[in-house]
Amino acid sequence: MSEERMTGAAAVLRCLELENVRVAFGLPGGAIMPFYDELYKRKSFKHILVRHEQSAAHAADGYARVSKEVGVCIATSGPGSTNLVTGIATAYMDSVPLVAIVGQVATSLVGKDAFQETDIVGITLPIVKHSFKVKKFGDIYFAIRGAFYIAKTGRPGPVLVELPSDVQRQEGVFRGTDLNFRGYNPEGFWNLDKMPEAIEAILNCERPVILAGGGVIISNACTELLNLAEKLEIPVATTLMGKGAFPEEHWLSLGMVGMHGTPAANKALCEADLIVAIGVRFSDRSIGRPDKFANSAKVVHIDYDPAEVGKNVRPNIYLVGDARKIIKEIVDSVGKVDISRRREWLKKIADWKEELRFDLEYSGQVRPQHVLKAVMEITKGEAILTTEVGQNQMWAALYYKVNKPRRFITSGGLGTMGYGLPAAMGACIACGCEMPVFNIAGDGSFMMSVHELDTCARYNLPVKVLLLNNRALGMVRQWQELFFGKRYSETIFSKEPDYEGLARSLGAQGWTVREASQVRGAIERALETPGPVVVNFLIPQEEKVLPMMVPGGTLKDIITEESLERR
Ligand SMILES: Cc1ncc(C[n+]2csc(CCOP(=O)(O)OP(=O)(O)O)c2C)c(N)n1
Repeated sequence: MSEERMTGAAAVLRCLELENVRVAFGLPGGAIMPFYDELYKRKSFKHILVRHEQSAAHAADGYARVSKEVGVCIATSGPGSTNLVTGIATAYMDSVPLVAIVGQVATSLVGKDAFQETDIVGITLPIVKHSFKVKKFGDIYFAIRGAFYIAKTGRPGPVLVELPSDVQRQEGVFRGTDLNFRGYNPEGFWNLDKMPEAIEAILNCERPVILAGGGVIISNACTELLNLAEKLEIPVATTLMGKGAFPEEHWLSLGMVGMHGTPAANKALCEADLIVAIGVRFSDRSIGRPDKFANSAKVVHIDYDPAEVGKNVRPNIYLVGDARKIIKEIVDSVGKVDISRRREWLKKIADWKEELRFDLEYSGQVRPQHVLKAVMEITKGEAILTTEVGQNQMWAALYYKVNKPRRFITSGGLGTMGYGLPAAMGACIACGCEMPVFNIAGDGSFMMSVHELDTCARYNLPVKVLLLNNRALGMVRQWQELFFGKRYSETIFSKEPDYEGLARSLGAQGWTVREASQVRGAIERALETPGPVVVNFLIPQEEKVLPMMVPGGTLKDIITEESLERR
């Protein structure tokens, strides 16, 4: 590498160029101005100027999830950096590779409560994979390139780099250094000792289920998973984060497991004698009470991160390492399998799959199912969906079948309202706007990031917001209806915005749909309309997401439409 003299800001950009960063999302301020000034001159990558730093983090996260690249967000010190916190936590919970570059007050002012000084490294410590405090020019290469290296290797996650303003101005000679992190092992902590037992368990069971999580997508193990399921005819359930890891229109797919899982997925997990859990962390929303989970089954847990083994569920057998290689090894090791004694199990599963019927006519009032069904029919699955959080997210997860990885983008672990619209911007850029990108939204969540419609308009990002508008914080309202004696404490909006006017004022188009018969036409029109669009679907306020696991219960404690009618 030729040795060149330059400022710290130029050195940061040089590192980003070496990382082939194509796009970053951010919003400048005092402590990051030298960096932005240098960006003005070098134009190292496309910069998307957002309306709020939280959106910068979510957009970078959405970009990373779709593109498999590291997402980059940039903010100034103080409030700029604290505005990133929710986005960083969201990425951390869902293992998304993200680099957050934030300004800091000059090194001489640190600790003096200087204007816009905040200890962002301290604030984010529990929600980052790693962080770097740059103190001098000579730290820059190691910090920036190290941040990318750590964010994308091993179990991915967010990394924060703090850049004091004086270091951005300091001059020095740009030099590469060794990226050697003592104690960091990107190769993983492999442990395949129990492989023979795992294979024996898989061959000798009668009622197997695979539970696939986000780890399968992160490890690019979807083809191997399909091979395993097909070779041994094992049905596959996914977690919310695992949606897309296995084609949901495949005859062996059970759909999503958990609090709002499909009857087939939840019943299969309850009655299985073997659960092969791959890249899952057994979250409470997925499995209910861990002590009552899979009491009749042997659990084989395959995960990259040894810290996940036994964290929530103690497996009978575990394999630690990259899911892709481990699944491939299993597939290669098993010969021809006699699955005749599983016929009954597969028949039972086919019957359970019939329980979630989804063949509504397009008539009457708009229901969420109409909207998701129409998106499936119109796009034939060739679309990316982002979701907000609440009922909208669960309706999308239940009714929209995802056949390919990285096409269903949702905040699974943190459950962040306001995530979906900025994530959709990132998704749009990641796919070069070549695929339709829909944000399935609730009105509460939408209003948390609505300002980003303006960003979509400025950069001509054709995000289509499908607003399932129930004039309420629907999911919380649903809990109040079912478990809090219908006391609707602070969940119903007494007045709502004029969504069409709001969309127009932010440079988008918008229209309202009341009748199911108009749903398909409205979505087709949205796709034909250039730029961002908001389709405001007025759905009944009392519409619930069912089935639903009783909070604090098990996968057997399920509320259904029928059980509610019997109440
Ligand atoms: C930032 C944030 N605040 C609060 C919550 C708690 N919460 C979960 S779902 C929900 C209601 C969401 O309402 P809306 O976006 O309208 O979606 P709906 O459930 O009606 O589809 C709330 C408040 C959250 N998940 N995230």
